[in-house]
Amino acid sequence: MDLFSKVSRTAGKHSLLEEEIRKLPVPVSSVFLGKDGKIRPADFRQTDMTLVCKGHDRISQVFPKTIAKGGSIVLEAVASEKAATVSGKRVAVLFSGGPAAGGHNVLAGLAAVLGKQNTLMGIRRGPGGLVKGDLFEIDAQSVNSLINLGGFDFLGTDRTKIKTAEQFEKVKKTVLDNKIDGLVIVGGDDSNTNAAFIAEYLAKENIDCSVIGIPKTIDGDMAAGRYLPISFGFDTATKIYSEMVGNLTQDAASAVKYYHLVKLMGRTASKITLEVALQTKPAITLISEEIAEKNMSLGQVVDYIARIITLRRLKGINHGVILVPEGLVEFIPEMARLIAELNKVLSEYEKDISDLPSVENKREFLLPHLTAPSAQLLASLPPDLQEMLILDRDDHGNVKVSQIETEKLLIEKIRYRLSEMKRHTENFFGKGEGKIEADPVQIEDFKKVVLSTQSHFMGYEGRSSKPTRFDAAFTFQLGLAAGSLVLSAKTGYMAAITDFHKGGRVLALPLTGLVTAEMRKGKEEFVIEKSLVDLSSPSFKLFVQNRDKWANEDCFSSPGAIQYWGPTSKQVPLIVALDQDYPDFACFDLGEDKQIAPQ
Ligand code: FBP
Repeated sequence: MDLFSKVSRTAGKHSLLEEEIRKLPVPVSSVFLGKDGKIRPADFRQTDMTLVCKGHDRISQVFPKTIAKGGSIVLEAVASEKAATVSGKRVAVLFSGGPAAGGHNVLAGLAAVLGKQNTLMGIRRGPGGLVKGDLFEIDAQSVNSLINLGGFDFLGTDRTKIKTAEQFEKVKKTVLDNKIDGLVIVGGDDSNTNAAFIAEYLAKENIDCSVIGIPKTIDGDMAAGRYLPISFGFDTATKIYSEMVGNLTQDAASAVKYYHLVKLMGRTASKITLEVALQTKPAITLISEEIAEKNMSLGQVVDYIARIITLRRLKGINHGVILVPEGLVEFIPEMARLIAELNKVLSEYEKDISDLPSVENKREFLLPHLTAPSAQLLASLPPDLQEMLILDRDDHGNVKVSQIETEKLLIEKIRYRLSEMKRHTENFFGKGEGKIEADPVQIEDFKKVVLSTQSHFMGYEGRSSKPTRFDAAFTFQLGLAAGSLVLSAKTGYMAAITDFHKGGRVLALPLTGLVTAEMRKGKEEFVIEKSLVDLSSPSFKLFVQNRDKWANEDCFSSPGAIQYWGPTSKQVPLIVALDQDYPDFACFDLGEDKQIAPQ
């Protein structure tokens, strides 16, 4: 075959790498293996671990049926021959929210554990498809052709929040019409909240249908400490971003003329940013949770960055990389107050505001309803940011932070701050608190240097990549676990894996143990609590111990591309290894001897 034909044949997910990756065997935990070495559903037994949420009494009133069934006890998978005898079950699966690498391996895990004696159904385009009843039967062959490949395109996804009585009625209709015995919801905190409510609703309606959640999100905030150190997709996304940021640190030090300001995805938690910082050691990294804790204003954040840029400039370093988490604006307390006030007014006057024709009209209506500092802050923001804060909310009431150009807002403000420093050197240089010590020659040099910046947003490119070996194995086990839970008629649980360094322990977490009360669109709602960067965690402490050094001199490291073969290919994320107290750079290794290709 000539090269022309060979290149043409790589269309449709058949690149040379995709062909090789598809062949990689997926490891299987021993709890899912029968004596014959074939995949078997596991059984789940009670452990002595419990997961009790804050405000348990109130949550019990919201989820009485689910809590009565399983309580707060965490279950653990054990090998069993019993569950393998279950047949004739119909299990439907959907993807919800943003894509994350490994989704197709969840499907492959489900298909493998359900076997030919049960049926796997796919729900098209997320919870919206569940409400509409848009289902199809998945054949094992099509799932196997997607194994180890990225994206959510096989099923599609959306962000529909199932909240109205009418939507719940429709879910019930879909379940009954399609004779569904189990519903597997692959999603983040909002989607697993959906799962918790659907489980409760179906139980109340006396419908025998298991509802099981699977923890997905690149953001890493669908996590539960030692029970579930991380969600799937985080490892792949952070490895992609770390490669790109590592390259930018190298570019900065080579071309010696740019500050690359990189906004990294993670709509709330800064876990992605922290992991990438630990992997690449850039000059400046902002962690939203710390900024909130220190109650820093936008001006103080800008001062912090401008100060490091200046100190580096005094040493002759006029380049570097700055990492900014996507969710930053919502963590700057004055911005958070503004957003909370806006949410309240927007929900109180929803009808009046939606009738107003332009953003300007809406802003004029809103301003008198805000406190003076919030009104002032809103008016001081660039018009496109004002518009996003006023108009754009997703179905769950969240501000669409990925569309806020924080990186550009910061660059504009840093530039202004540095120009002020040049104009009023006496206020910024000299002796005294907060001032920078520099001699007159250095100050003159500082005045001559111009800040050149490049802004980047790394987000979407990390969500749909081919999964790392870690995520490929993680998601396959999650699929096996979810399928096993359905076959053993459990409902209201989330499949989870912990202890990656010991080959993984497969758990089922009661969804109600993760729920908490939160303010959304100005109203109290019950939702699964996001897991944010813990400022007392070893990973954050390590970052704090080192950041001054990374600011003072170029110390960057460049971890390079994702490895699919070789000793580093199965490495777990650094923040997981550090925070779970693993003794070393751990790997999620299930043992070569247990590796078998999915059936
Ligand atoms: P999920 O929590 O649904 O996995 O989504 C995460 C995320 O990638 C965020 O990091 C980002 O803010 C958001 O999705 C962007 O969503 P959209 O696809 O609506 O632009």
